[in-house]
Amino acid sequence: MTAPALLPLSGRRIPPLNLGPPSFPHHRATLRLSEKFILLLILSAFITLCFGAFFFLPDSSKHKRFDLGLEDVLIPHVDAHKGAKNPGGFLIHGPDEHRHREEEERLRNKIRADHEKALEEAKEKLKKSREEIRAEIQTEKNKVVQEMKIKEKKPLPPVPIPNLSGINGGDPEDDDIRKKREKIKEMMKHAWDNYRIYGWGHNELRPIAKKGHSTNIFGSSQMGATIVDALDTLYIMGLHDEFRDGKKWIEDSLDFSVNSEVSVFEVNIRFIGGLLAAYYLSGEEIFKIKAVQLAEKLLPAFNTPTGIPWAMVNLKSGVGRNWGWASAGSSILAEFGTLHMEFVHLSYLTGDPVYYKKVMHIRRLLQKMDRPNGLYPNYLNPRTGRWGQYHTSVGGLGDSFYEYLLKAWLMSDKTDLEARNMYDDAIEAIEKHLIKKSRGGLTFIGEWKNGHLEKKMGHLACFAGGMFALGADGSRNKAGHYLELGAEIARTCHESYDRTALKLGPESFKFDGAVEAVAVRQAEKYYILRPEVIETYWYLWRFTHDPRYRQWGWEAALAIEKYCRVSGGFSGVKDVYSSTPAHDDVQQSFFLAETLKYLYLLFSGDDLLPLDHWVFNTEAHPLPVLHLANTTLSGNPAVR
Ligand code: DMJ
Repeated sequence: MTAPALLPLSGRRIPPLNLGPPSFPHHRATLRLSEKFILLLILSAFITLCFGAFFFLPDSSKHKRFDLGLEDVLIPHVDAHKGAKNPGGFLIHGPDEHRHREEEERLRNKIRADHEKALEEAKEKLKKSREEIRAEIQTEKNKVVQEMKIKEKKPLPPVPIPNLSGINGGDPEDDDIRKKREKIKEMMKHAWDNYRIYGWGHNELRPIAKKGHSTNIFGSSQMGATIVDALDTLYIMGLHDEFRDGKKWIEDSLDFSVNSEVSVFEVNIRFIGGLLAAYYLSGEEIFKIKAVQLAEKLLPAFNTPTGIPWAMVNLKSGVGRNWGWASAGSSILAEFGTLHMEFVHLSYLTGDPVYYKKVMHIRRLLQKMDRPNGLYPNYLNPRTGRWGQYHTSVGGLGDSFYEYLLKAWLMSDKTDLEARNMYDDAIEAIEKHLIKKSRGGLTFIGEWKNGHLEKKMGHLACFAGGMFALGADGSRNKAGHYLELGAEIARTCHESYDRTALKLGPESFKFDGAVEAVAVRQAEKYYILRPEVIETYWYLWRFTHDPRYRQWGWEAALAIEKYCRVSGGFSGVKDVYSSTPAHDDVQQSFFLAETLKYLYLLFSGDDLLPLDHWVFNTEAHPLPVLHLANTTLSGNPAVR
């Protein structure tokens, strides 16, 4: 047996020194002696080294300690009269001395600035609630996880190409219809050109003041909402120069790393929906890249105890919160329930299931909940997972949740039967409790508030005519019924336009005694260039080819041209019952995304964006049907 070799001192384990065989005591003693000697030698070398370091290390090594902010304690004292110390601690004179002083001064200033910054940050932190701080920490954690994931990511296999037929065309054979379509295109050009001149880069336009405009849904930044929202309309109208300008702005100036609190829903339907549609139509990668960048910024909104997202999120900090006006701190059904289409496409294009999982989680949670009378209330608390106030509507606060159940099914090539079932159940409950016929024979959709039906229908609810028609095929053996219901809603909404001075519909209208399809309160008489009624005309036109829908659509187009057009674009009006209405001076981005697009499609052939290949998101951005039956949600980049 050989004696164990001496291990180097750097070895983590000091071996027992008496491992030698007991039969060789002398050998053992020699071993102990030589080891002790070496240990002593190394120890003394180490002490010498430490002393050397202490005395001879240059002062600059001490400067590093300044970053701790302990300025007074650690800055070496400098006596200006006696000359400065050089890094080695010797006195220096002349230009070197001057340079050295400057250096010291620079360091001192830096320390001061660091100090103040740290103090400011600490003060800011103290102002925040525990939840905000927690959310910030969570966001930071997510960022790290996300970065790690990106590093780990291997190239993904390409996704199958969705069917992209019907991107161009739709030229009407009829001369009159072609002229009408040209007129709508001219209106689009007027809206775009003026935004281009007076509002470029701002979210929206003030067409009378001729300057940019924004609201809190877009946060405090200029994110060019009108550009993103208008892109696909420009594309299908063949306005290629305008489309190119928009693309260039998006490439050069659209930045999501901004300290700005935005609406998750609005950003999803207008920006992500708009960018995805522009990507599918044009094939330009930049739109997909921007859509994904933005979607990543929305993800922190889902960091709630239930996974139901906050209504708003700060794009920089990731801190989320809900609207102050929403019942008991609730999130809104039409907001968290209107993410599915875009999020499924994001997972499809990136191969990252995170988006898909988020929206499926929302669906699972909703499925488990009790529904009063089978109805979905508009408010859900994201902390407790409990419903807020029992208020159900197919107009504002509820609308697009139902729309997205139907469209999830359509977009999945009709394979997502779960979504279809949820839609059918919801619509049956709505028909039972909310849909009524007025004395004058108009079918309307009221609002359910704590067990009471309010006989009031919003302009927003008029989209449901198109939804019922779109969902007729595939319903529980009631296709004819739903097509008819869609047509009845279209008629009611047309009446709400026809009974005004301007032939434009009010924001909401009543069915009360003698009053039918008319706004009563002054605050409900405005028209802000909304699309829902024209949207319904278009769907009904596609399914029935009844010429009345083109006629009604044209009436609306003429009224918009006459009363909303101004030299700087198009503006909403404050009172549709007054023949000399005041303007609200806002050109909404959805006017370009939806109202003008639906009008253009109404006067186009059915081969432009056929409904068996395209599904329109709630902001009228067309997304292709995904044939997911044989596909897992992975794959990147999309192969065209
Ligand atoms: C649009 O932004 C969308 O259609 C949304 O779903 C609700 N309505 C506005 C326009 O009125």
